Amino acid sequence: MSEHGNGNEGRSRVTIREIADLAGVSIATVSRVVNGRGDVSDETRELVQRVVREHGYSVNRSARGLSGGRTGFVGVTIPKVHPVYFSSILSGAAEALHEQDLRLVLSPTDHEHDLKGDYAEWWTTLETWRTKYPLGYDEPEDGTLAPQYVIERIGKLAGPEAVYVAGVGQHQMWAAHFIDYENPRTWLNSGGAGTMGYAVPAAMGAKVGLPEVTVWAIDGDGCFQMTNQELATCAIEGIPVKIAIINNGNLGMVRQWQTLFYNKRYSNTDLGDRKNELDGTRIPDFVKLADAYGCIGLRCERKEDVDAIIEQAMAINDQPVVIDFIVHKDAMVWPMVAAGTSNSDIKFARDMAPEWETSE
Ligand SMILES: Cc1ncc(C[n+]2csc(CCOP(=O)(O)OP(=O)(O)O)c2C)c(N)n1
Ligand SMILES: [Mg+2]
Repeated sequence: MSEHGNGNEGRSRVTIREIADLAGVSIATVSRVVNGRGDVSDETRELVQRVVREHGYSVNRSARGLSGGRTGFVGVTIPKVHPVYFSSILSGAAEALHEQDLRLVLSPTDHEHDLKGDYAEWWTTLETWRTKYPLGYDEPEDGTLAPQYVIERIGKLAGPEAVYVAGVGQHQMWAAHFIDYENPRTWLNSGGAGTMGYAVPAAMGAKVGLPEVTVWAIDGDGCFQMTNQELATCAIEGIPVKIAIINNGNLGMVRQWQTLFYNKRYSNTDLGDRKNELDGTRIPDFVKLADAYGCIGLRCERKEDVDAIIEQAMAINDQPVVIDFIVHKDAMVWPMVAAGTSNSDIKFARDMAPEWETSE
């Protein structure tokens, strides 16, 4: 730490890296603590907070200007960080300062000056890729339902004000791709943590937190079977979530890998939850299951019925609804990156790699 002759005299200029070094933790941990996040042990939190308290943040010139020299106002020196993290670090810092009865003042011009890059060229590159490799999917040739279509229609009919939740697998990727999110905190999923079973309880939490908002869980037929017992809680406690099961009859994400990389040697990925050609059984039958749990159970198998059934579900606001969408069993998620390969080996369809050369 050093004293600076830039108007900050008398105060130490501490960056997040220095706080991290002093506390012997990573920058990410410091940012977690100042963000007030829960995933830090009490011991670490106290340690980081003590270092922050002891060393303080520096007064930055413009901030001091803005504060008009009033005491109790401090500026924050934050190293160049990606803009995505900036606001959360800032709000965390404000919170930490507030605890010490200090106020945060930041000059927006400093912020812009420091962090705004010239991305014009990068955007041109992105636009070229977007035009050349647009998001899309093929309609199944056998006339069965495209899972992407179902998800796209839910997104269109429920709109950007709804909250969407997903499980883990192909349906999760399609929900990320084919719903046009416009608002923050409207897309809940377990990301790379890959928590099958996440959708039902997460949707319940969202609905309890935002009772006026429509909450759709886009779930897989595999994932749904991990936590569907919570339908009982939904029915008993009156939590009217809407659950779209994207029923491809299998653990689709795993099956996709078995198709592409294991010569179609399907192992332990078939589920019996679609109509068995021999005896007509569905194990389980999700419509009956929903009914047994005191929820409304619906089924949709044809493209022409998709909108009507989504609207039917949208009109029911006093009971949980489960829709069993029977979709093509072999639809694949594209683009994808195979295990052990680099991101630049991405494929946008089977054996189809993008051309990376830029057209000069
Ligand atoms: C608890 C758990 N077990 C296993 C996995 C590995 N896994 C990732 S996706 C997936 C298949 C999910 O199947 P389904 O819910 O039907 O979704 P689909 O891919 O068919 O859309 C599995 C087994 C996981 N992520 N979590
Ligand atoms: Mg599935």
